[in-house]
Amino acid sequence: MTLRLIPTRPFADQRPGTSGLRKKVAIFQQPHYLENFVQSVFDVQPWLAGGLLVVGGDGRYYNQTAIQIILRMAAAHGVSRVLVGQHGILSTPAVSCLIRKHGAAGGLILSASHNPGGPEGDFGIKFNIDNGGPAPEKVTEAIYTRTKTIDVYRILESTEVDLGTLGGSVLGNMAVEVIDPVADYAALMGSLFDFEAISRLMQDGTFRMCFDAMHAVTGPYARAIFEDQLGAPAGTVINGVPLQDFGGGHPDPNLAHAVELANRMNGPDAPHFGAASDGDGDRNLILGQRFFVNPSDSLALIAANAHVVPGYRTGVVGIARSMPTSAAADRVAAHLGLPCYETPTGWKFFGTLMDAGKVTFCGEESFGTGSSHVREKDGLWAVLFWLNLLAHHPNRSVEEMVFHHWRRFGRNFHSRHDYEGLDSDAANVLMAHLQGSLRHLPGQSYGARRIRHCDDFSYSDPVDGSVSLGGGIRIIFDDDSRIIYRLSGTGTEGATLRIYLECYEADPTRHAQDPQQALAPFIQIAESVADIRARTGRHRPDVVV
Ligand code: G16
Repeated sequence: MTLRLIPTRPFADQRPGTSGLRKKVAIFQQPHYLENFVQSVFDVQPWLAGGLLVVGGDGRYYNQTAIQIILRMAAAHGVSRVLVGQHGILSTPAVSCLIRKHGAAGGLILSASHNPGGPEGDFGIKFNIDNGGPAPEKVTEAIYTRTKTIDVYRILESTEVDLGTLGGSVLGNMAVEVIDPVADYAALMGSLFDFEAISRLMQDGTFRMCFDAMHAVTGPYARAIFEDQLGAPAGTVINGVPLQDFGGGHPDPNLAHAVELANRMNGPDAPHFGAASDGDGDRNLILGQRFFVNPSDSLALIAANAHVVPGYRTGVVGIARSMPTSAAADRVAAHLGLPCYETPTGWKFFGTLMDAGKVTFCGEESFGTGSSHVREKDGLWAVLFWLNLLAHHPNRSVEEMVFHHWRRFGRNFHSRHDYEGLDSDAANVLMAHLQGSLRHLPGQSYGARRIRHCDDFSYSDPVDGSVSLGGGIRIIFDDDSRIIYRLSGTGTEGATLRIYLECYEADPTRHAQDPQQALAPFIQIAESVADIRARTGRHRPDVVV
């Protein structure tokens, strides 16, 4: 096997976004494109040489090709051992679990998360550091800086590694171990949740659940845990075989894309509990019969009821949420006497807080919930948490649990309106216009509502002092209602404008309102402050969550 030094030239577009580098497959297929990025990772993380690396992805098109390239580059950089999931499959939380359990120096995850896959779809790569979490901004920026000057990469010339067969082999001087993608992760889940109580619930003959794996990575995990271990009937997991193009679907677990699940949960004979996860298994959707659980409420409810779950009976130290996530969790934290942190969008901002022992639960409005058991959000963990709560309250439906929570804490109505595929220049001008308005908006009134404060969210990490700017334009009203504007950092086509809306209602007689109705005045204000129609030509959002 020969070590090759391949001359290359920089690509200008390799700055990681909210979560790694995401592009169309065709862009990743350009000669040297993936190699340049991977070489840049090795250049800024020299301690990977001699260490253990975890590699896997969500099974999308180009996953296995990319893994073969990464294995040969890892061998060329002196990595001593690689753990790779069988058939190249590893969910994002499973990678985090493996890095932590086996003391790896880092991991490379091949995924574009909830974005569609297939030859015409998206691909992505993300580097996780030795705490198991996504690389923080200072690392992703260093990688990006390196991509701008790269002129050579190192790769071993060799035959392909057999990713289909469990067991060890050798590539140059590097040991490669093809592992069961599920085993370590399932063992971790078993250590956190009351599997006996959940098994009883699953097998009591009345409770029915449906989990939609959306032909993405969680299929094998969900079958092993829900059906094989917990005894749910076969067929509980639907769309459970990972496919390169996710069966032509869009593996984003929300009501717009998890259509088969949504239809079942709205049907006459709906299961009691419905859930879904995304491309790489870190997002979650939680549904009751004809009932949607807002991710911000899910975080709050999980935190408020943690004492009934074995892994969290004691030792809950704090909560963190991303800035656009509703303040429902803040109310729970205040009630429990726990600190609550507000971070920029991106799971990478929770890592330092968890490492420092400041938070146990973290969550984001973008269907991400998790805890310090790993350093990624974790779709199946959230589903198991809900199952544990349902097992503890066997006579309460999902809907009753949420209404019960609102009666205790009040309801933070929350919604996100997305304008997708906007012209990037137009979107940037809109954001610049909002920036320019920050000074005059405070003190202005819209009907009975007065703006108290406006800013572009900035964050100073309380652990390492790193500063992150440009987190989104916030308009905050006298009663703490909020409108937030930001551009997505995960899309691959044009720009996506996200508008987040939130208001609080203490009165239980008003908790059943449709969020779009409760938020209607703010929807109007958001349109008029940003002049969305005139600036984008759009009359309504493409997605309302
Ligand atoms: C990623 C990040 C999340 C973030 C979400 C949305 O999720 O990991 O932290 O909330 O994107 O980001 P944006 O609003 O910038 O599109 P995932 O599941 O896509 O990795």
